[in-house]
Amino acid sequence: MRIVALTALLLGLVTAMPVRAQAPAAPAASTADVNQTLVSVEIEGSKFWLPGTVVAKQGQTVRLTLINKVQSDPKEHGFSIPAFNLNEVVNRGETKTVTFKADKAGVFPMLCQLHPAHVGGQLVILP
Ligand SMILES: [Cu+2]
Repeated sequence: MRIVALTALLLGLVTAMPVRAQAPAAPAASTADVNQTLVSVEIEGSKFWLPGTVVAKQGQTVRLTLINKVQSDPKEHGFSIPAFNLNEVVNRGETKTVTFKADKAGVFPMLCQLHPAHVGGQLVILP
C-alpha cells in the first residue's frame, strides 16, 4: 500500500511539473532591420574590421555584432562610428553588439578609435 501511495505521489509530482521543451531555448531573434557581423582580423601585419562596408536605409535599426579575432597584441581593439557616438572596445575573443538607429543618410567612417592604422570602413545609409 505504501509503495502504491508513494508511486501515486511521484506520478502526481511528475504530472504537475511544467513541460520542458526538448531543445534549449534559442536566443531571442534580433528585431533590427539590418544585422551584420564585423570581425577584426590581422592580414599580413595590418588589422582590419571586415567587411568594410555596412549598408542600411535611413530609419532602419542596425545591429552590429563585433568580434575581435586579432591574435597579436594588443588584445583590445576599438570600434567607433563617431557620427553615431558609438565607441566600443572589444577584447580578443570577445563578442559585443551595438544597436543604433540609422536616422541620417550619408557615408560615415567606422574605425578603431585606439589605433589609427587599424583599417576601418564605411557605414552607408541610403536616404
Ligand atoms: Cu585597433
